[in-house]
Amino acid sequence: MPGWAPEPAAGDPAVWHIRGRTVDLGRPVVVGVLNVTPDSFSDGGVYLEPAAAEERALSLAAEGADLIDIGAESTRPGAPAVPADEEWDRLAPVLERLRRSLAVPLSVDTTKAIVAERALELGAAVINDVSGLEVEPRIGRLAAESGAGLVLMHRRGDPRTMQRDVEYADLIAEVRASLERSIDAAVSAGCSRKQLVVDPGIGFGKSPEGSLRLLAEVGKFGSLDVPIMVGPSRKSFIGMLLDLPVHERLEATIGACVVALERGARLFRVHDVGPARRALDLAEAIRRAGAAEDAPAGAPR
Ligand code: HH2
Repeated sequence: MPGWAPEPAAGDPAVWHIRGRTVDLGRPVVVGVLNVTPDSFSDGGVYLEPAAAEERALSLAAEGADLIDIGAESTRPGAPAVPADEEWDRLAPVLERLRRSLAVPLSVDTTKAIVAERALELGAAVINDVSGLEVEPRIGRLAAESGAGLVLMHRRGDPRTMQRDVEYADLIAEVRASLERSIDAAVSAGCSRKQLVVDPGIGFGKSPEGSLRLLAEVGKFGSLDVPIMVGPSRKSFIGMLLDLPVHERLEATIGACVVALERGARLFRVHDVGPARRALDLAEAIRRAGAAEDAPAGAPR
């Protein structure tokens, strides 16, 4: 089977360690996106008010999210940089509310160590660093000290520059080598591999064809030996390929997630949690039915 595969049920259970809690990797992990920004590419301005953000988080949890990833700085191409204080002012009231009302663990999507540090103080269980520790390596130490989960994503450049150069001599090899450097940096900072997840960064310094290839060949990152996340949700490669506006990309997002699951991805960062949950659970059941059929006679089913 290509890609990262959960350990067999008889052995150590396949889990992602996130600060004293574990996320079961035995089934697809659905990560709900919540952006508390004025300018995110698909939900900018909608959840800027803390009450609206809280309501959205609770509904993502009710739809079956295993984790909710909150971002307070857009990473869309061309997005302006947000100062740390402003990013924190957007996040803090939402984290304060959710720590009381939400049972599902929270991830914070940031590249700033000071924001990660404060978010951990308010109970965040995961840091999602879209720079893979390139911008502020101190995030690695913060994850090590707190035991938080750490998502290491690949991107080239930053939101201002990332779509200027989307050509690679060997896309898969370059992304893989960069993710390996991020893993090494996290481990050198004291993280256990069981805290880590990698993400090839769909749309981050990638052409539409590049994003398709990363999804098609996501299994090639399996040898990094940490679970793989993908985030194709509503992204522009779908819009360009199918000529669809941002709010008509649901079915294509689901299709991309299902193919990526089949090829070895285990975690799926999506805006539309309920549909993704149902599609991925069914796809996983089909995958397992096939695996059971292929198993040698007498093997447990
Ligand atoms: N994509 C976005 C943001 N963070 N993190 C990971 N690990 N993987 C991704 O693919 C990823 C990410 C962009 O999506 P969104 O948060 O909806 O938009 P914006 O950055 O405009 O807020």
